[in-house]
Amino acid sequence: MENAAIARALDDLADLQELSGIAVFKVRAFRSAARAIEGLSESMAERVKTGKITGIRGVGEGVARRVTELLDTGKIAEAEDLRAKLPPGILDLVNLPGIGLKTAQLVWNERKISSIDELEAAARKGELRDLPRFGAKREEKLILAIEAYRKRAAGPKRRPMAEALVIAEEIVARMLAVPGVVACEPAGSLRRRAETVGDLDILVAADEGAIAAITAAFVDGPDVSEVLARGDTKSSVVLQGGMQADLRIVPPSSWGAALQYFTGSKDHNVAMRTIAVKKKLKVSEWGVFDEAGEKIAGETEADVYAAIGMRVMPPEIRENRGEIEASQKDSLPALVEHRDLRGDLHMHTNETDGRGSIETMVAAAREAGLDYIAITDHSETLAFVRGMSRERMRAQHGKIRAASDALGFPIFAGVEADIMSDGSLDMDDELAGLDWVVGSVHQRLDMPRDDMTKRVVRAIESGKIDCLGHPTGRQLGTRDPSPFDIEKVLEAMKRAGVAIELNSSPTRLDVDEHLARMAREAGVPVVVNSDAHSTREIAFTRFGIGIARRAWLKKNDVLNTRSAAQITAWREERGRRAVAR
Ligand code: DGT
Ligand code: CA
Ligand code: CA
Ligand code: ZN
Repeated sequence: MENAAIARALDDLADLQELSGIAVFKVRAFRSAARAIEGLSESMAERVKTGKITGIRGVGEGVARRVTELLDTGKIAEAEDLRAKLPPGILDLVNLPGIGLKTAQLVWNERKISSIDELEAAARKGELRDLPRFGAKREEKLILAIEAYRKRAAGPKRRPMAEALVIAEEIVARMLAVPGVVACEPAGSLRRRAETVGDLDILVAADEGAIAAITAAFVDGPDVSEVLARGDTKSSVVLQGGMQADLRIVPPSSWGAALQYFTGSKDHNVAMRTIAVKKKLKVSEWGVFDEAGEKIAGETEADVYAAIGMRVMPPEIRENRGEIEASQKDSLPALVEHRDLRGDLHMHTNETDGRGSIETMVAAAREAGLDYIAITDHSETLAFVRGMSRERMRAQHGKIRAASDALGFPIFAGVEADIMSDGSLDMDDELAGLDWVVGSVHQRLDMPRDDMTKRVVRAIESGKIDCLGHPTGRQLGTRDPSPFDIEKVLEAMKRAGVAIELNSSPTRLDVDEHLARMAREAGVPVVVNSDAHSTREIAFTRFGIGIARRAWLKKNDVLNTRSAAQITAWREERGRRAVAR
């Protein structure tokens, strides 16, 4: 079981306890344990197996007992007991984005509402507005939240790419350990690093003799909850958590053709095959065949493309958005790579809502091969994440400078300044002397489009921010992007010399590939940041790089591929331009 699943079970337990009226201080222990387990760099299940369950801050004896139980039996008896005593739909209410525990409790206590259907009906009849701290506006927002939830629930369930990638890599590692496996890769939308993934398409190259063992290793995997099909060339399973995974086994002589075919996208494949047909060739998952039915390519992807007069291109751009033409003309872009990143300009420490210290974040950044970082903890307004007062920020920046000297590692002393409703910046009188300022919207994300455009443009034009953080505020699958006029915003950025963030946090991926592409076209530098809240999360940038590549970004388009000195020079250039204006 993964750390995230354990954390979710503990959160559910805490919700159930709180709904049942169990003392809040008791409940809090489970929530902080959930956060601690989520942030672990190693597998909790592994730790429990080897008896190393204590010694994690926030994981006491009571938590340890439940986690062990969960891993042994797949559930927590106390949670099941509490759940049985509560109305069945109540946890759905708690987990509905825009509701939360307090509101769920309120509507249950006051109106005996225990399902999303009942809640929607009551809101539509105007029966909630008289509840304490409610009102007609809140009621209307609730209806919008429920509508958005239903829209999402109606579509097929797609997973964030990061989640799918972690699961797929476990399967791939398991497959590669089976004797006779020559190659194994996740294909499909995951290989293309699409922001969400419908199902996993795992591809294995092996000779016939190994098929039985490979199939067995796949369908008997520890995370498999149901076997849908089991055959010699194709098997399908449903994994714990509900995602489907398909396995295809192909002979090594067809590896390239199969990888090409199952990587897609469908549109790309269709366009590619049209070209093949014009050359009187046939492309299938087995290879490229000439008119006589003779196989002329198939072992590698490069062979397959070359056989029809094309150059192989990175999977991330195979969407039939110009890559076919670029490949034929041999003008494919040299896309930015993860190893091109030299710095990370957005991360948090335990001064606010992060879990690492300045020193541990530096150590992790070094480990990840970075040359510099910016530490950008939250500003004062964000009290719910312990945003820093002016005094705390000054003290922290003193510590950052001392640590930077002591460790011989450049750290930009920065802040993630909250962009207020009117577009002014939190603590704006403190920002001038800092090394790096991320400006981000965290509150009132649902403003009308024109107001939001004005708000963001004002922040950009203040001359006080270097980068606009998680620009649209979207959360994959749960929160839609804030509407604003992207063209106006990019124009303002270009004028003011402000960069735009591609936030790599798995549930954000904000900006998305379309906005990133627009930024590139507008000549606005993109910064691929982790927004890490723990040492482990510095690795998030690999997801952001996937999106950057889908947006056709080259190394030059990404600001933090430059050195620390070049970043400083870039800021100074902006300062000079502002003075000249
Ligand atoms: P997903 O799973 O919805 O995130 O998206 P994909 O792209 O992984 O799609 P999936 O799993 O249905 O199929 C995997 C790949 O197989 C797809 O990217 C291209 C190839 N493929 C599937 N169906 C067709 C088809 O009807 N025609 C062609 N040319 N290729 C197909
Ligand atoms: Ca797929
Ligand atoms: Ca599939
Ligand atoms: Zn933020």
